[in-house]
Amino acid sequence: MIWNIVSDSSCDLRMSQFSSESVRFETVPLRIQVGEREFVDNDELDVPVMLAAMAEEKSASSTACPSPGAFARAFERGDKTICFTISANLSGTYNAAVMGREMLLEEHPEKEVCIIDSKSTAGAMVLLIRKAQELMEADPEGTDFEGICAKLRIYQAALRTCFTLESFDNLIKNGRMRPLVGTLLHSLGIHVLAVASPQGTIQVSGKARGEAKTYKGLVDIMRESKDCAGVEVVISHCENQTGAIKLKERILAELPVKSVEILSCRGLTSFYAMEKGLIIGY
Ligand code: X90
Repeated sequence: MIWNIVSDSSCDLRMSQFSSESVRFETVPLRIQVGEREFVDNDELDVPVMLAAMAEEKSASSTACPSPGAFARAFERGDKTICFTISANLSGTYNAAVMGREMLLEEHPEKEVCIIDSKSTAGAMVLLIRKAQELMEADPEGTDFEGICAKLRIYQAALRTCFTLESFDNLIKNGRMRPLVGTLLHSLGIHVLAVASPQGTIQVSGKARGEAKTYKGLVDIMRESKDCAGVEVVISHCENQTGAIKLKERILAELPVKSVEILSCRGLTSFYAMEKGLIIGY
């Protein structure tokens, strides 16, 4: 019996950062088109090279979700698969995974696949992956597949995401969120704070001037959004390790969380978060 966790590459966890004796983990890459160049968001992608290409490119850049076939191939490598995707309200990835499941079951009706829309991306997906790993390792024969899927759906609904970006240009240009208006428009030193809505759309929630107030604003959003006692936090940063560490310290000082892990953004989230972006899943 092979337990299988499949995630699209927006999760920010690289395959090399996962280890388990009894559970396999695979990420299915999204693709990023920068002018004439295509970047595949796998473990080998050099994010700084991609960001440099983005900075030079004048023509429109975009991203593309994986094909159903790519998901079907990843599902085929396990007997019981749980798959996490980026919010279906932001991307066609979830639908591709659902179609991939149908393709697989036509040929392998004996296999089981559960697909969960994270209604978020990045750190929230990492937390789902880790929880799935824990539940799978405790049930090596996979006797309670349905029960584990149900627990993960409940966990998903309890997770929250907030973030701050220096630039929302790629999100807006690619139609993933509504344009910023009025006082939220570019103004030096102002950082826009945003959250994932329960439906998995992007919602602007406020603004802050300067670094310290930005971290305070994010901590305030966290405190007000749920009881943070004992929760695990994952910060993903786009080329902003220093900011991620400062934010981590602030979170640890002010909230009763259990842990804060820092990851660097992979390709997809780097494309949208752009340099200095910070995304917090908790
Ligand atoms: O091409 C595609 O299908 C992928 C489209 C992805 C679009 C948005 C990715 C945003 C990642 C900002 C963090 C947002 C967290 C909130 C989620 C609801 C970077």
